Amino acid sequence: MAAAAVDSATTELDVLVVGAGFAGLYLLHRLRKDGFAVRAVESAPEVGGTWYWNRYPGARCDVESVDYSYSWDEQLQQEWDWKEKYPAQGDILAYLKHVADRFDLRKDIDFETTVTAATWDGQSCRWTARTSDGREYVAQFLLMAVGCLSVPKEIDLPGVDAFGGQVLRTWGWPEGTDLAGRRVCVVGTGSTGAQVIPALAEEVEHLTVVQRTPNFVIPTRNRPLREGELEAIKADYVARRERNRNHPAGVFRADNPKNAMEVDEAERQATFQERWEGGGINFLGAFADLMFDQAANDAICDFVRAKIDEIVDDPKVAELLKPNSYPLGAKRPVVATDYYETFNRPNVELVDVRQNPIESFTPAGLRLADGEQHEFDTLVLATGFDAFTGAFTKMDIRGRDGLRLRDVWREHGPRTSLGLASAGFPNMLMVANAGSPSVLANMVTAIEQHVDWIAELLDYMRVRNLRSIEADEQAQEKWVAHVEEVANSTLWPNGDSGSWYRGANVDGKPQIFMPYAGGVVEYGKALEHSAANDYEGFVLA
Ligand code: FAD
Ligand code: N01
Repeated sequence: MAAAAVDSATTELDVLVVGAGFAGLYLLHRLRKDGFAVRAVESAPEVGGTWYWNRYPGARCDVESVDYSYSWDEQLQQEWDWKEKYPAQGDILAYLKHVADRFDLRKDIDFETTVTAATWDGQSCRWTARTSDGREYVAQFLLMAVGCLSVPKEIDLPGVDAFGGQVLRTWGWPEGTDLAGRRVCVVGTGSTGAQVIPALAEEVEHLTVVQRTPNFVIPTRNRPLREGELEAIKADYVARRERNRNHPAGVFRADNPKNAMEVDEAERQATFQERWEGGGINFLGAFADLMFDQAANDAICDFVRAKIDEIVDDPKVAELLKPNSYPLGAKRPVVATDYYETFNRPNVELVDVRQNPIESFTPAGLRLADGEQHEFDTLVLATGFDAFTGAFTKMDIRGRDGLRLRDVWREHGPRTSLGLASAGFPNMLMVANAGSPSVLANMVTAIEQHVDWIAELLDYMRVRNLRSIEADEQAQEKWVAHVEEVANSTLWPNGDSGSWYRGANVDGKPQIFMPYAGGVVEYGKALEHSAANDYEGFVLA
């Protein structure tokens, strides 16, 4: 079915997809193939989502390239040649541009088009979405492929407007920025900070790193793919993808089945050392109980703290770089190259603002509470995201009886049935966001799992002439409680991590654990159970 233009400013569709990152592109492809009139809108002038917006120096993925890619087309996975073990931002963007061209997706995407509002009409069972450029899209389904980490957190630095130099955000980093010879200050030492800091340190004259909470940073150990390696992976690709789908993290990892506290100290240290040398997020697979047993977690934390002492020359700097207030893993694990080593460079200075907070920015830099001043020409903000809900609450979404999603979610947090739909907002489905494994898994696996389930649901509804689907309120309350309960059975919510997993990085945001910590396998069972029972957890009409 083709999209129909009602008048020049209104487009009638079966499905409107918001976003053209990994999720939006696959939705568009799959639903178009299934015969729906579908169109996507995207704020950016290009496809790619995360990988379009985050072009800062050092940006890279920490899932292996061969796994952080679509599995739904055998030809595609055979023809695309990844260069490195972990792909750089530019390589992922090139891949997604290739996907858009190869499957002719661009003709059905309106770029530089931002949905600002959407209203549900219960009579016609359709959404009307309005965009920043005054267009309207009327569609039965509104599919939110808006990303978990697509809206940067509001700047909350005291007196930042007083700063007279250049201010850059890592999100939306201007292409071609040259900071050679400049004095730069980076605020933020999360995953983004840990990537941009070593990259900038090589380029700039002087780098001031403002750290509030230190992170556990695991070495990436990236490398070019070896001769024959890619060919061997491609020969086994179908089975490899299946292994990925059958691991809770959405990517196969040779996890050690042993518990850390059941082996002796020598074996424990040797295992940590082996994983540390191997690099990457596999470090967390060193023992089975790392996210469940405080003593096990303490052991891995001690190991990393000892590594910091080993790597960092200045013992005072090493001390400041050591996290002490939360379990390793409670914040999203940070994987980066030469992070701790960077603090041995003569042009890099660490400023700890936990004990001595920023009092104010000044025209030439910043001043700390004790009067200490730091001067720089460029301020780089790696301060994170209004995660999960940010992209939703930015829009004025009005559901059944005029219910405003912004009001409900700002008060109670994102409440969903199975992370797919929220009561009061019929036919609005979310992809790989709050209430589903999303960021606790290889997100491409999580996205494919969601898109396939949604495509089957839409087909089921079409065949039976059903016009709407909505989260069942009771099922929703049960699911939200279950998500919280699963998180509480782990160490994820522990400590003073300020983690965006539970909204703690944004002032005033309700704190509930947002991603589903049960993993893609358990989650897949819940999805299957729902579909097999006429979409239990949802009301179809
Ligand atoms: P996104 O890629 O965020 O795309 C959403 C799109 O929706 C955006 O382009 C946005 O412009 C658009 N949009 C939002 N609101 C609107 C609106 N109102 N109107 C129009 N368009 C809108 N995940 C991993 O699994 N492994 C990693 O190593 C990893 N690294 C990451 C590194 C960075 C720097 C960041 C920020 C995230 C990383 N992630 C990683 C998470 C990453 O976001 C996902 O893996 C994945 O790219 C998400 O795809 P998506 O399509 O769901 O969302
Ligand atoms: O954001 P963050 P991010 N004053 O929220 C600091 C993915 N990702 O963009 O912890 C001073 O983690 C804040 O300090 P504190 C990944 O999922 C993946 O780095 O609040 N400091 C923190 O240090 C990741 O988790 C990759 O005390 C302030 C930092 O800013 C997610 O994106 C790469 C401050 C924000 O860290 C988000 O990562 C990049 C203030 N007012 C991103 N406000 C991979 O490699 C904030 N901070 C996989």
